[in-house]
Amino acid sequence: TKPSGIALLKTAAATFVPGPHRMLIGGAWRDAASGETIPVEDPATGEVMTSVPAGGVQDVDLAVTAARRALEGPWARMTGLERGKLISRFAARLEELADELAEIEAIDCGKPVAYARYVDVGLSATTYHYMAGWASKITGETVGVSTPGDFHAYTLREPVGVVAQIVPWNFPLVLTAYKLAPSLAAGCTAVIKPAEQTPLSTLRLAQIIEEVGFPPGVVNVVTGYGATAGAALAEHPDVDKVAFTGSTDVGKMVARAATSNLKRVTLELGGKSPMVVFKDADLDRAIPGLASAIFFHQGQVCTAGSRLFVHRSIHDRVVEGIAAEAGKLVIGHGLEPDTTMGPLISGRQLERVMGYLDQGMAGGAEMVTGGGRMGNGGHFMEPTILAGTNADMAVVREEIFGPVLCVMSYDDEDLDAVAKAANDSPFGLSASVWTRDLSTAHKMAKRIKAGSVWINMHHFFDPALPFGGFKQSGWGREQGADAIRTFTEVKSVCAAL
Ligand code: TXE
Repeated sequence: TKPSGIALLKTAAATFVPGPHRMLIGGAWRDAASGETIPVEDPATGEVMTSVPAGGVQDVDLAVTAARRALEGPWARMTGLERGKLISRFAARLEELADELAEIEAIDCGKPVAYARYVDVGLSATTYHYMAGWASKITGETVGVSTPGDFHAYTLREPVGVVAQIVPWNFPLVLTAYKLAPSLAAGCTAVIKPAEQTPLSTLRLAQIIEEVGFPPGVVNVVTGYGATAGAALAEHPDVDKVAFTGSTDVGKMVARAATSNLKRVTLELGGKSPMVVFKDADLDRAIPGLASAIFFHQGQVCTAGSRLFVHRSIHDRVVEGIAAEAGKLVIGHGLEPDTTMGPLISGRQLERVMGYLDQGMAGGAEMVTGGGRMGNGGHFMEPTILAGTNADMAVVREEIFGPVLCVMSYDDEDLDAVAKAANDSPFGLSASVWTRDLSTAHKMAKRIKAGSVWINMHHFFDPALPFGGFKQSGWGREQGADAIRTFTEVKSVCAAL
């Protein structure tokens, strides 16, 4: 018999996950207008756990209308402080429900439940708390104009309006928080479309939104496929902004669709983040950090440290060290307490990653460890290290989105040359630099073209720090004060006195 993931649920998730599930639109729980549904799989077992509505054009339209009505109605009449209090209440409720939310995220996405609780629920709640504080502090400025005469000029910051939020499957709670928290703080209303693979935690969030008392229509959730519900949101003439996280290809499609009414667009797309290790790095600290940079969530992280540049003199020690760390990972169902690495999200993703491994081997890469599929029904694979890779290989140029580290070595610690190699990518999302020399670290931080540069660590996320990419990793920034700016429009007001 196939193992059942649902049997491992210990919290109220055991009753929530099997459903039935409906979408929250304008304060009402609805099936898709078409009546169609999408099966939801446990990626660790391949078991279909439940289904959710397959929302389409009509459902998107209803949700956008509800969001518009809420934007102009009760939500507009609330002060920033009142919005902030609601957002704080929501954040506190997430913390109270952390165990349940972590189980939902663990079973739907294939994550170790302890990580889901700490990272996914923890960072989400922190983000809502942080943005709740902004809600009462969004102000314009008084401006001294350059034209001679008596004028009184100032700017206002107003909510951008109805925001479509399209979220991928790797971090549903977190990547929703990155969009929803600042949009609520700024006074916008939202239509969220979670990924078709991982809709469950967003539907649970919608229940909590209703419970804590957001006015109906402020937050709407439409579950559905990208090509239907996602595309309908990106094109919709009454959506003012689309905030998208996902693949670079779909991000470009969203940007094109958004030109229909020139809606505002922020995009957080793929990455191929370099990790540069200098000779003087503290390797005892670096090695576990490098390993988790690539293997955390099976490498299905936009900031995964997937290209390792290491000085030749320490190459073997570093590679052997990371391989030893890979060997310590306990691969299994995320709801088993000892698991430290789960499955890939789908059979399709596993095939994609395996295809890259074949290409890498055919191109002359050396498999140091891993490379195999694992398990019984779930989409598991071994953590994998490819050495002897180079910048011409697809495994180095393209985002694999799996637990595959590509290793390259260098001889000369000339910072310009090392940075040039690190920057040799169409992406520029994040990077890490590992050295004991502060001057080297900060010089590299300056030379690397990436939205986030980490020094002696990787994968550091904080709601106060802007997050997003250079080059084809996206447009705009989420988090921090920048997020508030991207969810507001500036209005200049000037009076002749
Ligand atoms: O992503 P998609 P997929 C990368 C990663 C991965 C690859 C493919 O390399 O292997 O993308 O994953 C919605 N209009 N990332 O195919 O399709 C879709 O329903 C509007 C990196 O799953 O980009 C989902 O909600 N929306 C990334 C969201 O877009 C559309 C995280 C993302 O799915 C749409 C995920 C359309 N035409 C994948 N088509 C990251 N930056 O972290 C799809 N969608």
